[in-house]
Amino acid sequence: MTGLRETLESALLRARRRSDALTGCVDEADLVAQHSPLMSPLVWDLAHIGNQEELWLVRDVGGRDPVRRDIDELYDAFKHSRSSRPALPLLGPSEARRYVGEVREKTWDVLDASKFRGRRLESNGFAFAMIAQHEQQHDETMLATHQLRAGPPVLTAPPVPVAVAPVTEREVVIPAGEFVMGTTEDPWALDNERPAHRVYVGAFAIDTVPVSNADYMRFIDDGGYRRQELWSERGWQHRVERRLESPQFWTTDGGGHWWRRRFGVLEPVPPDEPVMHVCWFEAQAYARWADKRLPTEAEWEKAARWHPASGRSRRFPWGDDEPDHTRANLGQRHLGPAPVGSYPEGASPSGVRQLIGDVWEWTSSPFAGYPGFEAFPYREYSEVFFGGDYRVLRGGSFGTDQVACRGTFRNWDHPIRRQIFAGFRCARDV
Ligand code: AVJ
Ligand code: FE
Repeated sequence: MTGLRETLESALLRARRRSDALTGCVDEADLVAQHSPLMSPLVWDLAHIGNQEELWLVRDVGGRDPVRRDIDELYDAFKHSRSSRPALPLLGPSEARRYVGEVREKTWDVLDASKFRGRRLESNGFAFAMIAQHEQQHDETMLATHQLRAGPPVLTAPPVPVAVAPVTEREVVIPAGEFVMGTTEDPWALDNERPAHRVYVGAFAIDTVPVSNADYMRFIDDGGYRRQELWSERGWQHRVERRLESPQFWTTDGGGHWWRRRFGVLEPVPPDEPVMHVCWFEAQAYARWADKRLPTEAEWEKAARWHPASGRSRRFPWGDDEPDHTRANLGQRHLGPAPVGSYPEGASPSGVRQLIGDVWEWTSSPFAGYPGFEAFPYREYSEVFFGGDYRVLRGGSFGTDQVACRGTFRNWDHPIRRQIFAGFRCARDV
């Protein structure tokens, strides 16, 4: 058994190795550049990671003196929009690296003091868990910045091992009934995943695998982007305004073949990969074209966690054990999602695959607090987003680390966003 201290330490170290890798593979000009108005310069994310660690962990929980109180305002995500961040007097690349290193030294110091602020690690452990998750979330954001940057490839990873097991059922039925949604016990769960509560879900069918590029090409070929009746009013307006005709990063060679650029590599769109870089409106139009709909968040979670034999909600589709390379494509081990039908060992008891990893999955649900929600540690993590124009995404992507991914984990974004590593699967009433 690894102790709590070792678990937290290795989660923090892994996150930092990833942040270093994502900011160490491009030159200084690239780090301070804005690759898209949707994203921060990479050097902002890096110093923001250190600043949150300093605010939440070193100062609040650890009770230590500030490393740099003067820069708090620059790295407050609510004070400056992403597009305005390059114009700020940010720390330069080497200053930012030195800063995050100094903060981390203090973090180790706080972790070493087995008692701080009069409390033991068991009760303060969440601060470390949350900081590791926060850094990994920004690492995934930085990975999306890499996808948006022009120029030759700088990231490498082994290709996804192709071990697809034939998918015999295209969808499975989850019977009507209550299940436990969310969690009260999971020590890693963030405030918006809490508390556990019983939810009645009517019977529904859900796709056993995510919608593939081949599926999506059939929607395109069938006039999906031209048929207004398939789109919501807002979705159609957005499609027209932004001239959407295919997923982001796709181009056509005029000969009817689709190509896509991924992390600097131009290649034919692989038909068997889950479709990615589609917004919620596109997912919704596809689902309507297929005579289906997007799953609600509760349906998605029931498909992923509910165990028919015991009625218990588990941490992952396969049970409570941690993810590994046989069960899910997580942690930027590869630079893309695995073909649909992969990871049969990660399937749920009813046979739903790839719920965890590969691509984030859009659900139909707006982001809101569960009954009994309590903001922790700050309203700014989740609560200020409740009731805004956000839809919930579930399951994590190939770029999500396992500390920030579980059956209860909730992500959210605006329904027009496409730069995130998001796809979807469909559901329908039965
Ligand atoms: C949960 C991914 C929507 O990146 O905006 C990072 C996570 N919160 N810093 C985001 C987050 C504060 C958040 N998402
Ligand atoms: Fe943040």
